[in-house]
Amino acid sequence: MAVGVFDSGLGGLTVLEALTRRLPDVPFVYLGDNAHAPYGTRTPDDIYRLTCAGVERLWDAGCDLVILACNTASAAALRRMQETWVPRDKRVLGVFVPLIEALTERQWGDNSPPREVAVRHVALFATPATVSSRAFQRELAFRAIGVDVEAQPCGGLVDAIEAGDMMLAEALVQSHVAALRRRMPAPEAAVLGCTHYPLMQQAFAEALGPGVRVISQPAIVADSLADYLLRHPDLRGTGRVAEHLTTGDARIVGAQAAQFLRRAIAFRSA
Ligand code: DGN
Repeated sequence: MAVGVFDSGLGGLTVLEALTRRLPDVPFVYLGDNAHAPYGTRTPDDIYRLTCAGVERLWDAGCDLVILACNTASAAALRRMQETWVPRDKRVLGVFVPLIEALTERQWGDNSPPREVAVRHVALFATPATVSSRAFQRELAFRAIGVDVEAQPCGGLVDAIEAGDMMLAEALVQSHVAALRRRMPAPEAAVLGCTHYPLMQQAFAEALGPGVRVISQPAIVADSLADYLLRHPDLRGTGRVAEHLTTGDARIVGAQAAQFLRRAIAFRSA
């Protein structure tokens, strides 16, 4: 058994890196749905269907626990999957809840009623599909009251990062931050709600300026999974080497991954 990590493409590798750093003895199987990426401009039904197919593929690979590293999939599909589709002997977790628990300083799995928290004005940067799902605001409202969220859809940013065009990516970060600031001049925290944005963390921090806490997901998700596995040791998995699968062309995806993370990663076709 291994722990599955699903993403729409390459972006989830930023989450996988943090997971393997935090949990070096846990075998992970990564599946990137490169054949259908990006998800950020797809419809919710489309994202749901593709995410279910990816998760099923990881169950077939022996992963009873699957993490949706993709924010767009977590936002558009996770609740529906958990409520109507995931069988009792399997688990699918997303990346929003750990983020919101960190933001609201809640312990893992604290289901007490929503309460006032230290932070009042939160900026969310994410793909258009994540923003229009309003999943972040919905999950936050289960845990906190009195928090104003302003969400900025960062059109074009994933494509610029994947193309390695950092000049364009930086210009897009600046213009998305400026657009957000017109609606929320003084956020206290900024959430980077997309797998690709940790690669632009510095640019976001510079554009937002001092005094704004920039919250990046990978390390938070890794800490949360470590905590979860302490409570569910049966799902930890042992005795397998890590694997990287793709629904796309393994050779092309491997080359793109090497450019994306600046180190070689071998992919196998799913
Ligand atoms: N992995 C996606 C996310 O975290 O929202 C970004 C890539 C995409 O499919 N648009």
